Amino acid sequence: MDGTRVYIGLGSNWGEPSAIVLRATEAVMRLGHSGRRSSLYRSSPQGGPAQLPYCNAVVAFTSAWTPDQILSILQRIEWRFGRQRREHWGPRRLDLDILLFGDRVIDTRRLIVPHPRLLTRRFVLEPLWELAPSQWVPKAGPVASLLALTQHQEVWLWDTSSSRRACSTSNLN
Ligand code: A4P
Ligand code: MG
Repeated sequence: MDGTRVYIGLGSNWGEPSAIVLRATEAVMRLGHSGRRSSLYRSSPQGGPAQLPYCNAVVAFTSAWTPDQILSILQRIEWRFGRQRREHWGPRRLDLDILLFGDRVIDTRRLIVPHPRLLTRRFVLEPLWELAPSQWVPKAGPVASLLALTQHQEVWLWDTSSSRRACSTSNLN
């Protein structure tokens, strides 16, 4: 089956974040085939008001849908999970971002791909690297190099105690 490899970032910090991310993964994977999910990661909120820690993950699938179609379906999934847009970067039950759409560069009023904040966020780069260690980000470079620049940001595996930091990138440099 043909299609484009698509990477979606999932985030939640309201309700039961890990359960929401796992259920949303199933919904997101229905958009294509050959779906894979990264581990779940925990991190402090980056930006926005004081709020609870986030659960983040990345899902990859291969799809024949267009980027605009995928964005519309993701927004419907967000609403289905009770997403309300109250505050910029505020707490949310579910946030779904298109991180990468093959090697496409998209810059329209509705959609920017690669996701503009992907480049500087370890909570996105770590799960992306876990799924696709040799992936390139168009106009930016290898995920591994971008990730190496964010090592000062703390990210943990969701299921483990805070003493076991995610350290999968310690051999990147
Ligand atoms: N949009 C443009 N490009 C995209 C894209 N590539 N994927 C537009 C998805 N949407 C895209 O998004 C606002 C508009 O962005 C959409 O209508 C769409 O047309 P939104 O989801 O309504 O608003 P938002 O999520 O509050 O804003 P934004 O700017 O997307 O926030 P981010 O960048 O998603 O950041 N800290 C931790 N630790 N973990 C997190 O997950 N997330 C955020 C939100 C902040 N801090 C965090 C986390
Ligand atoms: Mg968003």
